[in-house]
Amino acid sequence: MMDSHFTAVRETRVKQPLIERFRAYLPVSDKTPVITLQEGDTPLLRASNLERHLARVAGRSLALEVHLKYEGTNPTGSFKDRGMTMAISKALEEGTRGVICASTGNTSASAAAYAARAGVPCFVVIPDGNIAMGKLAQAVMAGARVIAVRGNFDRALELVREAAEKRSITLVNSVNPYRIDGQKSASWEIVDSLGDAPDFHFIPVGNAGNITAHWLGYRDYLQRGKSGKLPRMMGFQAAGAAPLVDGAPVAAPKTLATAIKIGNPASWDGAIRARDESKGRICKVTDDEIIEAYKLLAGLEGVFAEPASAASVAGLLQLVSRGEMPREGVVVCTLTGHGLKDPERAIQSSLPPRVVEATLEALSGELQS
Ligand code: AN7
Repeated sequence: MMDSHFTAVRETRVKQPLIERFRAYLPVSDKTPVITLQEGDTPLLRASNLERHLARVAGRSLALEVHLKYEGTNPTGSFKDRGMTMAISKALEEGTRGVICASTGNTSASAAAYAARAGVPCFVVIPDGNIAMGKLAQAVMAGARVIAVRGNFDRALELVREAAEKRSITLVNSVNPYRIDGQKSASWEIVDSLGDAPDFHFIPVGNAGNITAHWLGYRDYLQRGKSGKLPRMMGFQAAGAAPLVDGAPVAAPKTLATAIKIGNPASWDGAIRARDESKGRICKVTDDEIIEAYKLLAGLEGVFAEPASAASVAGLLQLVSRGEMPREGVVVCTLTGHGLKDPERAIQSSLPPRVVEATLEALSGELQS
């Protein structure tokens, strides 16, 4: 009796690895060693306070239903874990000698963690001085060999593509197709939760792997009859790093959202296809708009996401304020990474704590709300 009781409890508590949950839709077999940190299955949160704020911005009543897909709860704090469980598992299956990536931070944190778990060496190449502290901390703690180059992300990606080939090590940037396969799972989870695809999917765009993967995922599900429609894909780049909007690579990208400070996205064609096939848009948001959305998310919904993540919500605010969104519909905004990745930006964007004498009198003086 006791035994069966505890077995039952244990079974209901175990969260399945992403690869097991979506095995039928992924290129894995019995021979694939599953390297997992229990990624995916992230919250899809109805954002009622944000909905009310959007109505105020629009200056009219709105019936938009807004949901936040909060990817910051993944094991290393970003959506990258969805693709990395696949990339590292397949690399191990193929007998890899080691893995390498270029990164604005989150890919390196994820690659380092999954490589550690797989017991394979990991090399990460980052743009010197341009990645958030939390992400660097994760990569070094997981024992990755971190190399900072005097150049931007785009140059780092060129270098690792060549180095991977020369040294026969596995490239785990999103040019690795298994990364895209794993990242499709976010759109599958959204359809599974809502019962159908949303009308609009807002998503930050950097190297453009994620918008590409989401679109392919939505199409997979439609084809399998798991959904009855497709969303419009709404991608948002930082204004100083918006090659897809400008129609040409940006040689010196600039934005405080370092995660998406990318001038020549590897999945350029995938992003354009997602936009055009879905009748969607790819637009720019300024750094000010990004910071406004970043603070609104934490202040209105209690959801702390890193600045680049807030580009999706900044985009929604922008289109609503310009009267470019319909009055009703289901909207999903992806929040790609956790706010704790970049604590410095959070502190810089807020008022410092008040320092007072350690007395009840001094404290009471501060408790007027
Ligand atoms: C929080 O880690 O490119 O358009 O090297 O970390 O799929 O590139 C990160 C990208 C959005 C953009 N939000 O996604 C890297 C890296 C966050 C990110 C993106 C990234 P893609």
